[in-house]
Amino acid sequence: MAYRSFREFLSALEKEGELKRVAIPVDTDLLIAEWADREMKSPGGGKALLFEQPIVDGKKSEFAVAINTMGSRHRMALALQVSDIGDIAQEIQLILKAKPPTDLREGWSLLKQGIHLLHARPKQVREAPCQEVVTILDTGFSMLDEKSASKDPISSIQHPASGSFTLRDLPILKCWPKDGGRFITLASVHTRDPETGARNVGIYRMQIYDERTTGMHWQIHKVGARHGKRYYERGERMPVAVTLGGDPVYTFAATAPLPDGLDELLFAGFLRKKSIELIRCKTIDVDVPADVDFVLEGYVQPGEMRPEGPFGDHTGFYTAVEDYPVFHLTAITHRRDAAYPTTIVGIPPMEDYYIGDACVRIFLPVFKMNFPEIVDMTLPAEGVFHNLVFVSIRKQYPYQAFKVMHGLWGMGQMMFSKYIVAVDEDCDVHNTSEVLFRLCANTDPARDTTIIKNPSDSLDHAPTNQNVGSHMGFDATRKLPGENYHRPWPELLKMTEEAQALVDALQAQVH
Ligand SMILES: Cc1cc2nc3c(=O)[nH]c(=O)nc-3n(C[C@H](O)[C@H](O)[C@H](O)COP(=O)(O)O)c2cc1C
Ligand SMILES: [Mn+2]
Repeated sequence: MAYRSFREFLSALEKEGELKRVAIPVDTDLLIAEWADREMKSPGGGKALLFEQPIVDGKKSEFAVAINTMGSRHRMALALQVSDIGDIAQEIQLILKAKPPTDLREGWSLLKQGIHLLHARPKQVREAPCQEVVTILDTGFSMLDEKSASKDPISSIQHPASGSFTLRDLPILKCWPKDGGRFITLASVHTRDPETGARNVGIYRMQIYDERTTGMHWQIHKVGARHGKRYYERGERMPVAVTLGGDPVYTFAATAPLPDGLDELLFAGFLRKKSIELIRCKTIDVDVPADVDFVLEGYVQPGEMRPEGPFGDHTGFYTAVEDYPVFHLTAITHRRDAAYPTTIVGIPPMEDYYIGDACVRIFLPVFKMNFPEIVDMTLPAEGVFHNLVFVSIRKQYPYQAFKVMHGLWGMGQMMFSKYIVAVDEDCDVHNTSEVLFRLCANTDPARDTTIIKNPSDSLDHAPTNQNVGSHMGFDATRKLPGENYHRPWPELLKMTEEAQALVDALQAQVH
């Protein structure tokens, strides 16, 4: 059964001994972040934390703060309601195998059809828990005269009555000392392509500028930014809905690097095995899942940019101030029993590692479909997603490791991978020390590396220029004839199974 609310998920975590309640008041200014950082860095990712009395500007917030709810393999599996993430990968593999696709594009569309067949299509409802409490701050995007609105956007906004519910009433964290302010970090941002109407949901952070204005940090390569560009070209205001909470599968789907055009809510419906109920927002023409905890309704005005940051980022460094679009709030709606979900990012390992790890495991069948030689793949925590990929392959012909690297560099957000290390199938990519052993032992740097040019992650501070850079591939597989190695490749040490079994038996007598 899919979770009917974020609270239900928190209860499930508690029942499993995976949630710690913090009943004492804790300040949202750095202190919740410091507490959560210690938890995330404890063995296996620690526990989820529910701060029941978050303090904002000296006052107790009406809403509890939930953090680190997906920050372990076990909690990630609980969030997606499977005993193991591998179960989902297997299901995807079955869909793909029903009629083997001939290429990647066909593979995705097959996956889409498969999801449709599983009745995952969202459906519309008229009443929703997420609208139990409604605060309208603006008469509404849809009621504005578009032409005059784009000429003079600000004056068309009506100011809310003083004392009404705003962003100030949410327990939004300041995460790191030199952050430019408070940031919403687990915001699912819902947008539409104005040309095709296709929906997209992505997690993009939002810096709080004032009680009704925030930054909108969709980076240049993300689908939200592409939708934005379409609206700017048309000179139209862009309706944007931001949701927090609900079934955790929504948040997970919003982080997943799905190809542009694959609807995150359809994918979420597939994951939870139940279609999602959608409700139309009160002031904008956007649908959101009915059971989320908070909905921030608003718009982005074409061309309006504002300095965003600094922010203590998932790279482990502060990202510098840069201009980003601005989100204007037109309404906030919420559940009565709402809790505020958040996370912090920083020096790894953090909660987001487990989210990314689940993505890689779920989509491994898609990678394998495109590259049948891939056996396993992982993005180690130290590489904060884009910096490091370990991939094991069943090598059959010379330079196959390089073919796989180039393929990965051409696949969606894998384009950002700064270092790719390819190893043989008998190397466990989840054991970093084993991969490093192979890397050091099996490579002649001049022969076994390649350096290419590709787009870089916007947050990577190392490249000379932002968004572009060089990436490096290491072929740490054993060399085949034709790979410019002219001696017999040596044999890796391995004990006989017989001796192993005998020593197992002997040791059992001693212990
Ligand atoms: C905790 C967290 C915070 C994130 N913050 C941002 C962000 O501020 N900007 C951004 O472009 N991507 C951010 N991401 C990554 C995107 O959510 C991710 O790339 C997603 O696949 C984008 O979806 P899209 O392809 O539909 O744009 C964040 C991911 C996580 C897990
Ligand atoms: Mn997307």
